[in-house]
Amino acid sequence: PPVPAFAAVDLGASSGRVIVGRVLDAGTDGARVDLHEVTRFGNGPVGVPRGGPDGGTRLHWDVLALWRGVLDGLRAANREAGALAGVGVDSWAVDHGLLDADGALLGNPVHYRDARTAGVPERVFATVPAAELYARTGLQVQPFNTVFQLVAAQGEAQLAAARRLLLVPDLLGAWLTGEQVAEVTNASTTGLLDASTRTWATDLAVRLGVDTALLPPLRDPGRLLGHVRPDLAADLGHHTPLPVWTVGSHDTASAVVAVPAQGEDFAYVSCGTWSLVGLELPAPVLSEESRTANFTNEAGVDGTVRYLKNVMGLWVLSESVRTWHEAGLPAELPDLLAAAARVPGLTTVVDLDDPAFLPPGDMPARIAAAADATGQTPPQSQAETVRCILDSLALAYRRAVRQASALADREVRVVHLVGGGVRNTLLCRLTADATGLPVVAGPVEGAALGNVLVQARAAGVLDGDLAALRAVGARGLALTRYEPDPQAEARWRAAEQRLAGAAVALAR
Ligand code: ADP
Ligand code: LRH
Repeated sequence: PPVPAFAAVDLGASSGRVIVGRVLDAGTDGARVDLHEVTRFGNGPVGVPRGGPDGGTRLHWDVLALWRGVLDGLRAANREAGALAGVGVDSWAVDHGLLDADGALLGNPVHYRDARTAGVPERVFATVPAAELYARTGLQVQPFNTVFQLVAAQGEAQLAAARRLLLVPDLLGAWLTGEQVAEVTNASTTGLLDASTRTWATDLAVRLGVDTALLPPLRDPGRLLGHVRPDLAADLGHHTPLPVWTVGSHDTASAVVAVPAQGEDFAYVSCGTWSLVGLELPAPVLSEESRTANFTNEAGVDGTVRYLKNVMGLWVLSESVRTWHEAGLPAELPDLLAAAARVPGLTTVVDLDDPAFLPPGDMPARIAAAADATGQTPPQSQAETVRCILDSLALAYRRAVRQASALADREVRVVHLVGGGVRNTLLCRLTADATGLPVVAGPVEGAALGNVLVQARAAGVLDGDLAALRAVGARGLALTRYEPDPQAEARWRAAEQRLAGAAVALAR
């Protein structure tokens, strides 16, 4: 029989890709997944002028370019696979398209790094207190949570004309199949999903003036969404019904499925544009301590909870590289990382969770300003700047892993690092030293692997619980293990205290 092959459409904030996952030796103890990247296309914010001469600029996603990339990728994937057994779509969270009464998309989705939500969380908390919101939704406060974006858009013509909201993967799924749903893992990032019941918190929506008719019916991951419309399927070269399966459509949910862990005593760092650092839990942690630490309880596959913190991530590095390129400086990532490994570590550390690092812009200048403000010497070279970013990231991981472990009362013995950051061996090593735990690095394409595993189970090619899926996923991987240097702990503790002390001084 032919080897079942599934196409994972995985749209990250930096690039989109279509990856074919073939399930080899399915039904045996040796079942494993072979991933092959078919296409990759760039993704990122596009500034578009608004209104008159002083209308400002709004950051959007180029969703039609993504759609074209998806279709080209699926066509190539279908050719490569012989015939695909299914398609699943995941992407970054919170962002969405609005559809009019005819089901047509109203404009390009707004990018979560756009400034329109500045000050909106505070306005929302005046209507629904932050503590009440957290108790219901379990969601971290990020200015870009969908609910804040919707409140920011109140009064705008586009929202008034909108009859339906579809999160980005659901929008692409609807274009493929005609079915409009909200897949649950991504719905949990809207700020409008009840973390305990996993149903829409329509009462909260009403109090905040959000039209509940915008919210589509919810659908769990691992179900049939529908079949690709016959005209599209034919265009893709597929001439029998082609199922689209719901997966963990939040990329981080799919990445967590692919964490090659055994047992429960692991933390993960899903390390791409963002670093998502946390634990997998059976139930949400909705305590006041958890809220003030801004940990989030996002919905995972199979009813699990992704209890995690958003760390600003490799975005700060990629924006630095972009800034240097624009200034005409040589800035090739492998060269920069090699140079960063040669300069002394922990010289300067900054708090990358500062909202100053959220919008696109000159990151080296922002890092220098943050160093100055905390009484440290700003990095003097590109290599020192890169080292400062990586040290600061690893320090944030240390803090997040320890906080998560304490807040959830869960012992952690190993840190799994997945995503593009796996390729950054310096960051992997620093993470082991900073956390004082072994780091197991891989897979690079975690979200795509999790996407394929969930599709394969939905299609009946694989079976079992998350642990069983993880075992299948792990079998096909080459993982690298980094042991912590026991001598390093004192240096990381000192850096942590230095930064905490500087923060206190700054607050005064
Ligand atoms: P996303 O899914 O958010 O688009 P990825 O998981 O693809 O992000 O990770 C992208 C990041 O991975 C880049 O910003 C870069 O820092 C890192 N990366 C990619 N390739 C390499 C490489 N060869 N060496 C070091 N880091 C890399
Ligand atoms: C990572 C991610 C993250 C969200 C952010 C908007 O790609 O989905 O989990 O917080 O993008």
